[in-house]
Amino acid sequence: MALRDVKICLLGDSGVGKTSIVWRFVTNTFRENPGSTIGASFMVKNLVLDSKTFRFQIWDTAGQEKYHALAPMYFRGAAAAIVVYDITKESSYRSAKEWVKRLRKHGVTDAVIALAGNKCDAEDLREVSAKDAQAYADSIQAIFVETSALVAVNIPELFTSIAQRLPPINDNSVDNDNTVNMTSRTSTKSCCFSSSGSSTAKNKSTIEAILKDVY
Ligand SMILES: Nc1nc2c(ncn2[C@@H]2O[C@H](COP(=O)(O)OP(=O)(O)OP(=O)(O)O)[C@@H](O)[C@H]2O)c(=O)[nH]1
Ligand SMILES: [Mg+2]
Repeated sequence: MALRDVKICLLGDSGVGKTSIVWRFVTNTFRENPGSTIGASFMVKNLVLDSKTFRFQIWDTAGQEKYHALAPMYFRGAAAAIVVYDITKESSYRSAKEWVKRLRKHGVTDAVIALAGNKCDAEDLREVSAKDAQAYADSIQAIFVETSALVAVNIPELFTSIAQRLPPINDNSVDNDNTVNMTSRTSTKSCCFSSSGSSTAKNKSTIEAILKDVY
């Protein structure tokens, strides 16, 4: 099956849920207290879409200010960046916009950008409207999705949307395992507990994650 390596990087304030999103995608689990990321961590996860396997090489960066200077090491050369904010924290949404500017400033202009408003399970505490975020995402030609790592909303859909936006390249043929199969007509679910939408994500047996802390 055709295999494509995709370097992807998650950016955003500390505590918005970057690590939780990655864990939900890779292992389909949620850890109540994953601990703040130090430097960055790396995971790999395959996703099958229309007979193509996308091997996501995921760099989960640390949101704490003291690590910001390291971020370009992880987003440089990335095919995609997921800029995450917390829908219950307006300040994290402002930071997300700063991350987009920083990407541009460092010459990341061709990468697919996805804006992810995480913690959409916490509707009562919402500070950022989906309408505003959607308008902003449209203005920068980014994908927009609200997610919940906690209750598993729109996580595979986020990565599928990115795979669908990647420019075509020549494929190599290899065998694959460690996959999640998605149809090409995947659509995102409305936040937060809706089961509507045409997503047909299927986790294939046990997912083996490759995880190694960089620091
Ligand atoms: N309610 C809710 N809480 C979440 C969600 N995702 C993550 N959290 C919680 O938010 C806190 C921070 O999550 P992390 O995944 O560590 O955040 P991070 O962005 O990786 O933070 P840094 O590593 O410091 O940059 C943890 O207590 C998580 O349990 C979510 O979807 N909903
Ligand atoms: Mg983290």
